[in-house]
Amino acid sequence: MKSSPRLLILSLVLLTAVTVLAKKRKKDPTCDAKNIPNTSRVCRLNGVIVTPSVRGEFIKLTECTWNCNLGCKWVGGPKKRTCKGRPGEWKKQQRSNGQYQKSKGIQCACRSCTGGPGDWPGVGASADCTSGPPYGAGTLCNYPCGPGYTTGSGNRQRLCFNSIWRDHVSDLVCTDIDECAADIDNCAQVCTNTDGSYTCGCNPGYVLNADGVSCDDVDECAADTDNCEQTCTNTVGSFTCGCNDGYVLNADGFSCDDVDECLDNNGGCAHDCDNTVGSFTCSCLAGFILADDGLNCDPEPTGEMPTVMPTDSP
Ligand SMILES: [Ca+2]
Ligand SMILES: [Ca+2]
Ligand SMILES: [Ca+2]
Repeated sequence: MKSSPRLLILSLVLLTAVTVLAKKRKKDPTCDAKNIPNTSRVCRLNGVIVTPSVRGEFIKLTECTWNCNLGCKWVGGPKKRTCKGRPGEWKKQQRSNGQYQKSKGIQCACRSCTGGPGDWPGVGASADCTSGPPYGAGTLCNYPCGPGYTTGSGNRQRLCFNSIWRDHVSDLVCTDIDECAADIDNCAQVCTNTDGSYTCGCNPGYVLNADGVSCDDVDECAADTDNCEQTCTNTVGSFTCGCNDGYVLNADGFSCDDVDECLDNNGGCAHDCDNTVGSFTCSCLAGFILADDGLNCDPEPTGEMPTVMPTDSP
């Protein structure tokens, strides 16, 4: 009769264990953490965000919301559930009519993109992607702001969303580069900054060449855009005016005045000097005639025949 005490002891141990487990369950009812693929989860208890216990459980009345991961599409199932309190059991989302929604949980579609993200108009190809190729759902590819701009903040991206590339722009700030101030322009003379680029120009007296950057001198004389009264000489970047003989350039640099040659040494005339516009003439007193040089005066001939000098004859 030794088996009866053993059975009694075994029964007592089992009863104690069941009681302890039952008390524990009643004291600390939990739900499993319910990890659903391709989702993220936020759980709150009485409004405070909570995480699963070290045993991977939530306590009763914890309310969780599941969302599909970036790039995955929600295709069904409840996003929000409440821990009912029995292990492994979550109360399904209650509808407004009091009925509980029947579902296993949120379902997300996460198909990969077969092709690349493509070019962005005005910018070109993607700078880099978070992964790939191949490009899984949720892959993000970055595009810069484009030539002439720096990326201040935010993103210009394409997202692989369940096999389809979607534009994904968030608070993108592109700042114009001042190429003139940064001295990275290639203008020969004048640089003007513009939004997204810059333009070249030339100083007065030059004209921009077809290359859009270099400058050539304008020949104002040939183009007849000078305002010289008499003569014009082209110079690089400008031109100079001059005057014909007998004239002098005025202080304005353009107009010419007659030179009164008679004021300077009587114009070189032996007797009288008469100023004319652009020249002068000499004349002689009575009894004299103007010499061939136009300056000196010779006595008028007396009318006598010139003396013929005898020649030696043999
Ligand atoms: Ca610019
Ligand atoms: Ca010139
Ligand atoms: Ca004169």
